[in-house]
Amino acid sequence: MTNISRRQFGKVAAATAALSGVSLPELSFSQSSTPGGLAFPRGFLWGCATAAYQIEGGATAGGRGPSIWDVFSHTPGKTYNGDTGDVADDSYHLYKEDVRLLRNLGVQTYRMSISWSRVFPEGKGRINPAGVDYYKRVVDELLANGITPYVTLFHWDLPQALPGGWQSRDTCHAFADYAAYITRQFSDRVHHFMTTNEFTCFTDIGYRDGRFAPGLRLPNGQANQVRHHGILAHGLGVQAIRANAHGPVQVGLAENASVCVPVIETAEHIDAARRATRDLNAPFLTTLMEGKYPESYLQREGADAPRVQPGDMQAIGSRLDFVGLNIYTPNYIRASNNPQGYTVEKRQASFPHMASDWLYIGPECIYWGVRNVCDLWHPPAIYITENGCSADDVVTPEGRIEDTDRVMYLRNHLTQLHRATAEQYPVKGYFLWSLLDNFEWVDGYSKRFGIHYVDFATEKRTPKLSAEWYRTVIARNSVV
Ligand code: GBH
Repeated sequence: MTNISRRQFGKVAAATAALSGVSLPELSFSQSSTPGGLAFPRGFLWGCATAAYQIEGGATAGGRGPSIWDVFSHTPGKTYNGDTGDVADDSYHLYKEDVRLLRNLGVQTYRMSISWSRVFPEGKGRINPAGVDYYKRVVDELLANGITPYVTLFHWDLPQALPGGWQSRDTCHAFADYAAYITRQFSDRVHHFMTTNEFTCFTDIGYRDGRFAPGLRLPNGQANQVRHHGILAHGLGVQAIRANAHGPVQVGLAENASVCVPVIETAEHIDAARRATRDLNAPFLTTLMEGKYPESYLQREGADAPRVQPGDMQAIGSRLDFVGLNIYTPNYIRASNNPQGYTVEKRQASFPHMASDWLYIGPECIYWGVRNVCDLWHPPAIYITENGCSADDVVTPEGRIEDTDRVMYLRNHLTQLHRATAEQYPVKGYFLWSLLDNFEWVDGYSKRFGIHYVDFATEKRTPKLSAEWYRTVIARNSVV
């Protein structure tokens, strides 16, 4: 952009902000602050991500059926403070305001999810037209504002009514039917679909560890079968989307692959980190990308290995148009002479983390996450479908949220993502988690991931410093 058009951009942005009633300072670019060397490729897509159960509320509005997260969060002792997604950010009613926030940021794209039980209250069979209408209104509002929707079909909110949940193979077929229906209804206006979000969270953590919905602690063999149903649902979903699309669509998923960072960037540790990536992601991403369970995984699990039916692996190995990576935190990998060829380094007690205990800060994980996946499997495109952090945000007496810690986290991750694009890895876009503070699953409303602050008593949204920062990154297409 020339300086003149930059100035004009500032005026347009300010006018947009004034229209929407949200006040962000006018963007101004002086010559002394011209973007430096961290520009992203032309056409790089900047976005924000959210998920239905975390933002919508309206849990029983418009004929929505319950999901396993409604039941789980209403079970005493399961979430922080007994918090639920009943109201959340009330985006069910306030979605137009959320689209205005996106527009003020200048994002080109928005990753949202559909609540399966809003569309099929019992998970299959009867359709709820009010639910379909709601998502058509959201999508149309995005499109009217020049924002491209990227739609996740399943972000953990499984319809409660499906017998056996992910323990049952029938759920995979119900998911494929749901995917087919959504594709028929939406592929005239939505062209990018993600099947599932983060296999390990809705299988292992929900069915083996018992910490997420539905809160089961199944023995290993049964837990492996749940994993298999998760990836099978994804595969059948990919096939259903392609078979039912009205026109060209791009199909992928959003996966929180374990990210392996070489302790030292020398050939031996780099090789070990690549091996570890394949091994630590064996039951999920590795199997999807290779179309079969790695031999080492099957051997390790022995009699507990998943039972596979004819056709399963073909569906699971369906070609993907893109791989979406949700990237938050690193594992540090060291080359070793042990049988697997690597060790995961233990973290010292002093290792820094953000407001969530698990969110260790290692910005180079975003570079290595992309690089390992590309070097192993060469997907045609990568998106960062989530990256962001919790922070203990405080509202100052002047009403500001000065989240410099979040800006630090994001700026460092984008600098590392820039390294990946500079090395020609095919990263096409970045979705910041999250647009808004929201229902952070078992942490309830105690952990804030938004770049907009939400006062949960009034539902008022206030841009944080990080929103102002992100808007500048987007305007310049460069880390600043
Ligand atoms: C993503 O998960 C989710 O897709 C998104 O919905 C979520 O809001 C966001 O990140 C922020 O958390 O309780 O100690 O077992 C990120 C990966 C995996 C991180 C599960 C938290 C549970 C830690 N998550 N993990 S613990």
